[in-house]
Amino acid sequence: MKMLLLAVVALLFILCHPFHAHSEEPSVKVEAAWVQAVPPGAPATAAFMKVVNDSEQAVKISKGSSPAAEKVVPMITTRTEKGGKMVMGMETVEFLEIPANGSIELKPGGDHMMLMGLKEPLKVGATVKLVLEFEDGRPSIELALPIKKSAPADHSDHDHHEHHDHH
Ligand SMILES: [Cu+2]
Repeated sequence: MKMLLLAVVALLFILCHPFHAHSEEPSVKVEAAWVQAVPPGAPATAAFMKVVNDSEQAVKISKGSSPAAEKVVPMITTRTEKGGKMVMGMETVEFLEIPANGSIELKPGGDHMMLMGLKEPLKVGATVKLVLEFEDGRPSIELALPIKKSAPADHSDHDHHEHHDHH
């Protein structure tokens, strides 16, 4: 009886193992993540990264958290025309969606995770812990993001942070 039980357990293990190995592979991966350095006293900054979704379903980043900030929220950059001028601003969104078998790039002048209410100055060369949480309740992703100077881009850093002074 004991031998039979062992055999059954062994068989189950063999049958289940490849399945488990596959399902435990995280289907969402974060690449090239970084946080924008800001001067002391700045109220907020943004985290940028590429998020790859290898699953058959769209995945939504619903929120984040970091010991360095009071809250971390998903945001999009908006461009609106005011009196013939393009004005860049930001809006909080409920989630950032990564399409099935696709990816999104969070970058200056585009989507980002906003770290609001910074508790300490973010110095170039240090790292910031950031946790990403998903709407479907899949395990959160914990990251240690290097702090870098703002990436050279078409993006106006000044507008970016001024927007958040009014929060
Ligand atoms: Cu923002």
